[in-house]
Amino acid sequence: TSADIGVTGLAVMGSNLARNFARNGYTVALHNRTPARTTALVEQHGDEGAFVPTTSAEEFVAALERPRRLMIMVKAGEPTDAVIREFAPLLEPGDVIIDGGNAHFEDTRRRERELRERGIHFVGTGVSGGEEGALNGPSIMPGGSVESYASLGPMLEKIAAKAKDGAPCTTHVGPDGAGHFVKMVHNGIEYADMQLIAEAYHLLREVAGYTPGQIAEVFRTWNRGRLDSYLIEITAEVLAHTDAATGKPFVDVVEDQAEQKGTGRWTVQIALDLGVPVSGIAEAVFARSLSGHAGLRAASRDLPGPHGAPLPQEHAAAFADQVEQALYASKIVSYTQGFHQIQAGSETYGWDIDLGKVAAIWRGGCIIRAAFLDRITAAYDGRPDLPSLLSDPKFADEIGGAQDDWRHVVSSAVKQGVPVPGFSAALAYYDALRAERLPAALTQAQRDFFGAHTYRRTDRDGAFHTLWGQDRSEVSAG
Ligand code: NBP
Repeated sequence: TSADIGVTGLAVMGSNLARNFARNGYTVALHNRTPARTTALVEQHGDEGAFVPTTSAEEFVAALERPRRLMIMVKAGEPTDAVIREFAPLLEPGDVIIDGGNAHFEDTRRRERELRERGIHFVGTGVSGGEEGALNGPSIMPGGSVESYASLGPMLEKIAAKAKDGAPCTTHVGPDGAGHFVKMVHNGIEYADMQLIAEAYHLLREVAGYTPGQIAEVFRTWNRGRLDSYLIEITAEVLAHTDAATGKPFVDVVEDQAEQKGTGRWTVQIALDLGVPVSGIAEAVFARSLSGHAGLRAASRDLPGPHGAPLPQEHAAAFADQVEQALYASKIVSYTQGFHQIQAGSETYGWDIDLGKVAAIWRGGCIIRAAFLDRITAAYDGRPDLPSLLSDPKFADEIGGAQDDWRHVVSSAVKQGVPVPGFSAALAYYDALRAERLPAALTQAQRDFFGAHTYRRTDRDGAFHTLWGQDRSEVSAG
């Protein structure tokens, strides 16, 4: 039998993707460095579809129908290069290697370039949805050549999640590293979404005085409205959960130090390189980092806080409504920033990414899936050259409608000493974009003063420098 596709790397993600392909009627060749994983998969799930287990690279490649489609699902980084080094010499021009691991898009660009020289298509693809998504339908973000998508796309469309309108949550994102870049920003937005939700929870607990159980109910209500999303849904589940061992709310027995695997950090690092202000995502990454500095936090615990009076109980429900407004407005800002980064990456690397389609393939399967994404697709469909999500009239209207409550929530948090880096960074971004004049004029003047960095004038073209150390006359600087 010749297999439609092969999967090498059969840990949880690779096994589940292989099963997903097989359940959709494809014949799947299997390979793993340690053959025991291959055997275990066939023993446990062999009846789900057509599998061709193999034990060597040669046997694996020989099992594949031509042009070959070979998917790598190993640990990202050097292991991926090792697997490419092992398999590429066995392939022929026209064959397709797919890397579904969480690769850095620069690695994907390098691998694509190297393999293209040998006539092999390399498709770096983002896969989101964790192990559950891999099995039942992830959101899939493939990069690579147009030809590779022609061969691979129909298979990916079959195994991908389907949005509510039935559309598969995958599309050809763009050439070389475009898919992994978009997956990276997806994860950055995921960090921001999680941080904003955490701040909402913190405020409801510390300012409104709600218990985790009551907050779970508030989140369930929100999940029936415009915040309808997977992350809000699971937040309610987590907050309603009681720890079996202690009888306490589960959230109270979890150590309050958030970890990360690095894709959020990459998003911010790349944003800095591209010069894109993703302050909401950055604050989310920093908030996790700060939480992990246990010693620093212990040493700071006695620093004085405010003497704000707690919210009277009769105002708690109204405050919860205001927090919903603040959360929604801040969410619009983090998506605005994330899409700005994708747009900037697309321009820098010549990817021509369709932003509306990116929003559309995030509607199902992935961690940030949300009703809200339909609105983003509609915004870009209406105007593909939209300079920013905030310039969409509907989002502008909504954020305008939310702003009074948003400001109230941020100022309440400040007065009560509850940290809301996500909410306040989002609000600062909004106010900075709105501003008629920014104090950047002063910054430029200072730069000219100490470093003769020159400035542009509002009333004339050209670059200028003031002779600060002499008579303060102005000279043209070309
Ligand atoms: P892991 O990231 O834990 O990787 C384990 C697999 O890599 C095993 O099959 C292992 O083979 C193989 N491997 C390693 Br490690 N080094 C190798 C080498 N030098 N040569 C050949 N194979 C090697 O697996 P995972 O959690 O299933 O994730 C797979 C990929 O999917 C990763 O890139 C991950 O970032 C990405 N991803 C994960 C998720 C998620 O929710 N877990 C979501 C989206 C994407 P062995 O069995 O012989 O040790």
